[in-house]
Amino acid sequence: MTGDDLPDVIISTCDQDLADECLDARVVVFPYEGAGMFGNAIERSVAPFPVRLLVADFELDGAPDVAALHLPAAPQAGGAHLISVLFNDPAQGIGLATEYDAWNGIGYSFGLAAGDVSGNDRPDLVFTQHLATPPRGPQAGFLPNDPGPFGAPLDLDVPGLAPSNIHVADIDGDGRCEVITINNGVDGSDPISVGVLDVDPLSPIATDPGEAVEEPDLDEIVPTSGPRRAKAKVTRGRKTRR
Ligand SMILES: [Ca+2]
Ligand SMILES: [Ca+2]
Ligand SMILES: [Ca+2]
Repeated sequence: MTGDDLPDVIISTCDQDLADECLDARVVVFPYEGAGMFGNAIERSVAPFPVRLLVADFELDGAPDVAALHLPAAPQAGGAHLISVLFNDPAQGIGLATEYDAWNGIGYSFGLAAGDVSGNDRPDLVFTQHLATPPRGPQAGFLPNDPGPFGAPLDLDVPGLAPSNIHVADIDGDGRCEVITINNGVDGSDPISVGVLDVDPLSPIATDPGEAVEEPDLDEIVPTSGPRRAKAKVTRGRKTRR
C-alpha cells in the first residue's frame, strides 16, 4: 500500500454500542517497515459495518487500492448495501473513501471479489446479494470498471440460492474471469452448491445462468446473453466525513 514493496496489514473496525449501532467505522492500514516493525497506522473513516475487505489496483496506476463491502444497519429489514473504495495513488497516497451503491434489499452480503469479468483488463468488483425473501431475483451483482472506476451496479444471475461467498477465476482460460459463488441453499429444498457464471463481454448481464452444480463442470459453463438490467443509480465521488 505504501510503495515500498513490503506487504502491509489492513483491517476494518466498527465501534458498536449496546444497541449494535455502528458508531464509527474505519479501514486501517498498518505499514510494515521490515524487521518486525510497523509505522504509524493510516486510518480512513468508512460507512458502517465494513464486513469484507479486498485489495486490487482498480486504476492500474501501480498502487493497490482497498475496497470494503458494507452491511446496512438491519439487513433483515432491508436497506442500501454499499461498497466503499479507498483509491491509492502513487503520488497522493491512500485517499478518502468513495462510496458506491451496490444493491438495495432484504438480505446479507458477505461476498466480495475483484477480477476482470468484463474483458477490458481492468479489475471489476463482484458481490453477493442474497435476497432473503421471494422473489429472490439475481443473487449477485457487479460494479464494472468500465469506464474507469466504477459504472452503475448491474445484476448477475448466478446459479443457486443464498450465496455466502464469491470468487473470480479464469477457469476456461479465455482471459476473462468467471464468477463463482458458494451457495448455502434455502430452507433445505435448494441444495448447497457451487455456481459458475461466464459473463458475456458483449452483454455483461447474464440472464440465463443454467444450473447450479455441486462441483464445477466446465462443460456446464455456457456464455449467456440478454438485456442489460441496470439496477440502481450509482453515487460517485461521495466522500465520507472524517
Ligand atoms: Ca491505485
Ligand atoms: Ca473489467
Ligand atoms: Ca474465462
